[in-house]
Amino acid sequence: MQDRRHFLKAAALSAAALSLDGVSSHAAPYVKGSKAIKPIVLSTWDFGRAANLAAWEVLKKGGRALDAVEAGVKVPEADPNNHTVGYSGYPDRDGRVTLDACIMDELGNCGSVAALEHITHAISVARLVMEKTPHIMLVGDGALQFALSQGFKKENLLTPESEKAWREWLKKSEYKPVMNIENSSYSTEKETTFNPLKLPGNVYNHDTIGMVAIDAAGNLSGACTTSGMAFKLHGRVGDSPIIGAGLYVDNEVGAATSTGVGEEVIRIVGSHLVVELMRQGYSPEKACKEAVTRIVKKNPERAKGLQVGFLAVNKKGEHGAYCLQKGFNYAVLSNDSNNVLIDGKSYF
Ligand code: SD4
Repeated sequence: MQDRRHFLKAAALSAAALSLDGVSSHAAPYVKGSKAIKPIVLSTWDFGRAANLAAWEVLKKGGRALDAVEAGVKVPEADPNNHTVGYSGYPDRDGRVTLDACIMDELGNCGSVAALEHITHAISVARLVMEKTPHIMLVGDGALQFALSQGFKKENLLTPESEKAWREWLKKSEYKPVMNIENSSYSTEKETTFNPLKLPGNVYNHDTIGMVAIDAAGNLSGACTTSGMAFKLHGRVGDSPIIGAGLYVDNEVGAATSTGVGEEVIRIVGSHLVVELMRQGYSPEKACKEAVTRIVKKNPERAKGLQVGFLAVNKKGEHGAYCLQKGFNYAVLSNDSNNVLIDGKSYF
């Protein structure tokens, strides 16, 4: 009996080792139509493709989805040509770059920072809030002091380019978010050539990055990070660092994230709503559509003039998106989908 148990345990271990090995050597763990798609990583907007590649480095080795999403969103956070996330993000109306970010793992652990200044990798601070404190969310100076205590160095995030855009904005000082480029609303839409990995196609300077992933073990995690709406009031916090609004993960069901005008997402607790709808059997796209429809129902006139997009993946690796206005897209990378960019269907 003892021997048989020992044999079964050894057989299980070697099977696990084989499948992990398969992942690291790029063998497709996904068999169409029968098993879940895993690993897989999805992120908002076209700049998500570069982020997905960094996440894939973790996933393809059998790494944890949590590590993958953190590594992935750090790419746009650090990019000086990206004015909507992290370093060189557009500032608030007082010229201060304030970052919002959150992260959530398969166990329901989560961490968040809001209105964080002077630290590029807000997502890593959020992760440390999750791992090193009894809390979930730190804001403003408290978040900064915590980051410094963890070894982060204080930086100036306002680059000359972002400062120039802000000074230009100051001439009129009108807070008018522009659809699909809410985080960089002063400048012209096609301004950016953020494409460090020379990916094919045009890459524009878009807004928040929300990323969700399933690792080879079938576990889900998500991350969301942003400099928020350009030229917002100082102290304004959007949906992105709010668990349930900008991001939600439930390892039994799926994960969702959002982009666009955060006030609308908070009003309906959007990402949590999308996950709960998937729990009831909605497909990812249908769940996103229902969330968008709720925003419209609350105030159809207001909804006409703004953008919100949701992106969701379920436990099987099926994914979908939906947005208010045309223009939202997301990038998908798995053994089956080569970092393709998919347009979200829109309500209007
Ligand atoms: C916010 N949801 O701060 C973010 C901004 C965004 O597309 O995603 N813009 O409200």
